Amino acid sequence: MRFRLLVLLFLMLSAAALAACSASPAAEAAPASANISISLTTNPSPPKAGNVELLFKVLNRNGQPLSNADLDVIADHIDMKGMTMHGKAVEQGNGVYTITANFSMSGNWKLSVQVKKDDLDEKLDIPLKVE
Ligand SMILES: [Cu+2]
Repeated sequence: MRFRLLVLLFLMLSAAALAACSASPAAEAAPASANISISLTTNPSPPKAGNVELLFKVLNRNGQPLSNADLDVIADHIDMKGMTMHGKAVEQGNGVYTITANFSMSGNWKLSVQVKKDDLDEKLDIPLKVE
């Protein structure tokens, strides 16, 4: 009986994992505020420890690509204290900004993205799980 329960649990877990993998491979997360939204994609996807290219697609409140913004990115390994990285993402056009980060450890990271342009000053947090 206990074995059957374990098997059932395993089946449920693997089903959940499959569902997680098949759900939209592109966007890792898409937080939004009243003024902007950011969708993150990574290369590789899913992100693995080592160099990961982060691609932030930034849209304004009308859903249009936000150009000429300043994107400041802080990556914080939230499983630990005091392990952070910091840098500026470079504009690629069409609202896309990229930066390559070296994730020296797998685990739970938090990306804090500060977007500045003219009067706009927004900070959004994006969770990132590195395998
Ligand atoms: Cu760490």
